[in-house]
Amino acid sequence: MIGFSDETYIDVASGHGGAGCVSFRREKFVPKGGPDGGDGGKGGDVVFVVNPSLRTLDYLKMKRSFIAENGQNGQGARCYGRAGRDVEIPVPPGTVIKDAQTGEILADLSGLSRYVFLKGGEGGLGNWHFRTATRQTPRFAQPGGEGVSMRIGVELLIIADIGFVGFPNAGKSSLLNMLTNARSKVADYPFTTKIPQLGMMRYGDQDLVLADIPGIIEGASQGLGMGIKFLKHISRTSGLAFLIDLTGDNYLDAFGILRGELEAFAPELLDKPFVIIGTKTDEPDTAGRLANLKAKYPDYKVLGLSVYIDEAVEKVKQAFIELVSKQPERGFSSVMDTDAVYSDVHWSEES
Ligand SMILES: Nc1nc2c(ncn2[C@@H]2O[C@H](COP(=O)(O)OP(=O)(O)OP(=O)(O)O)[C@@H](O)[C@H]2O)c(=O)[nH]1
Ligand SMILES: [Mg+2]
Repeated sequence: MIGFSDETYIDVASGHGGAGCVSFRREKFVPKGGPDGGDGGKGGDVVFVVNPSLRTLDYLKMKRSFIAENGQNGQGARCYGRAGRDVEIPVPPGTVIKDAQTGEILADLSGLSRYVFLKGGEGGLGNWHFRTATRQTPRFAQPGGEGVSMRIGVELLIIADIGFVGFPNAGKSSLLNMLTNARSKVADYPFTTKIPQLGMMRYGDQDLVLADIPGIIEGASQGLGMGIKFLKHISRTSGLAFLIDLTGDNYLDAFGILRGELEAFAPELLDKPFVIIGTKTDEPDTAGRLANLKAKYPDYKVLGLSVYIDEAVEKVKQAFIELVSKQPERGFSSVMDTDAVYSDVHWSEES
């Protein structure tokens, strides 16, 4: 199984500034030369560089620590110390930097190509700066500013437009495969999907990234089944699709249960626009059940779907486009964005 690394810790440090120099000019026949200590160089910064061709945080896991160079000390004859080199940390798009202890988000690199996370210390001033009319021999200079070192969490959130939520076996992966170029494993037993799958849906000139995540059961928030940690992969989607198997006994309770589990993970998930999709409408007795589901939720959009019926699939596509357009601040992902995100992910369950 190909694992995926989407969370890791690294140690980062910006460089200390170099100290200013204490020095006096020494020339033949000049008994008392004036101060000429140069300034220290600035310490290197810690810089995140977003690289769209990266797929994982594996490189960070391997390297672990990223330390910028210290600035060099100033020297006599007013020579500046060389600035310390920055350390650059290459990360995939969608990376978020967190406080390792509290989990607080320190920086979100979405939409950025370069981000200076920690500044290096300033170089200290040489004694040359401190000469005055009354103090002609300053025997001191400024020390360099301290760099900062810390341990941070780095997390890769895949930004999908629509997230699929449903009990195991509801037909999530089947729908993903039908709408996108993804080949998510489909089988008639629960928990077929063990890691999130993404696919890109093209609709006219629009591209949507769809996320299929493992099935959620009642109590998943307490760790039952596959748990709910995968919900973070849909935490930034524009909308959600709740897939409900109309052949299942609990089809009328499913929506409420799923919402409860989402709420336990992050109540904001309930604010997302959503559509309810009753699946497997090609199976017997599902027409009446779909009607019951619609009757239970008259205020929500409830669609019937069989992945074998083109018209139903088309309706679902349109519903997804509608969901995304309800979130104008995100809007449609540009082709470049989705290409980057998509090419970033080739998680697969295949061994
Ligand atoms: N008759 C019928 N069967 C379907 C339909 N969609 C999916 N199925 C079947 O339902 C079973 C489960 O489908 P999946 O797509 O694997 O379901 P899932 O929600 O991804 O399941 P997990 O990954 O286990 O959470 C498979 O046997 C599919 O062939 C449909 O529209 N009609
Ligand atoms: Mg699946």
